[in-house]
Amino acid sequence: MKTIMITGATSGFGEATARLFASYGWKLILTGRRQQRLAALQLELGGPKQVHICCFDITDRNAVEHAFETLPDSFSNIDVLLNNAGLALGLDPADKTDLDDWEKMVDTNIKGLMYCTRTVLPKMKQQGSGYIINIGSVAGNWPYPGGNVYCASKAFVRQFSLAIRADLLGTGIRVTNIEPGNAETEFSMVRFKNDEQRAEGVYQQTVALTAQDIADTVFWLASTPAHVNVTTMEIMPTEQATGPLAIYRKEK
Ligand code: NDP
Ligand code: 8X3
Repeated sequence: MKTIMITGATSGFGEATARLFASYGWKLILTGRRQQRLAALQLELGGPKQVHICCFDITDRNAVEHAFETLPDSFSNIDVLLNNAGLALGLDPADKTDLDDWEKMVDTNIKGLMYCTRTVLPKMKQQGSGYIINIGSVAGNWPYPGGNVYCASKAFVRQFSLAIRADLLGTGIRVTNIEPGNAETEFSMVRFKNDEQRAEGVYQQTVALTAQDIADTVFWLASTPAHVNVTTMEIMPTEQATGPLAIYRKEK
């Protein structure tokens, strides 16, 4: 029976992925800061034999290391690590943002992902197999106004994915960066700090991706044969595309 570790499993992509993999009999290691949601998922998806939960803040390096060190024996072989926990905070121009928000995005999207990856890799190398699936974003490829540090953090995820793949050549360990576009989850409520109207506006009068779309993608990737490595996958809703480059023109 295979095991997937999903960071940020308490909502959105992570939660949908947990449900899908559970339905195919995978064992799950689920992480996040919201203990009640983790406990409810554990109960729903098969109990402690099938689902191990770890409640910690991914920005806390010691907590990440402790979570890996204290995995029960039956969960210690991780076949897939889904580095999914992440967030955007705010959409203000760079001169007006809250520096604390910038730091939190760096700590979560970059450093948290680094901690989990670095901690799991020696074990995967020992196993001679393993799969790191990172959740980047279209924001890492296509900068937009107000995206500033969020875009930069996802560009890090893309480049980090490509670079560690180079390090891991010959180890049997695979790495993929999934780069989703607009998807309806709690992402916008977090970005706009519980401003419901603003968050809902992101998904109005358009058809966004769903968390299930991303879960299906992760499951497909995990089902590809061991000799295949999908390097990057950018996935947008049909009703999203890139725009033209902006040109500023002075008024006459
Ligand atoms: P959600 O807000 O629904 O889920 C985010 C998850 O990340 C939650 O489970 C949350 O758990 C966890 N998380 C956030 N901060 C921390 C932290 N400090 N420590 C531990 N866990 C944390 O959003 P999505 O499902 O949409 O987001 C998942 C990933 O997808 C993110 O990396 C996001 O940047 C990316 N993404 C999202 C897109 C979208 O449009 N929705 C598009 C492209 C990429 P908890 O709060 O319990 O700690
Ligand atoms: C989330 C998608 O376009 O809001 O990564 O940055 S976007």
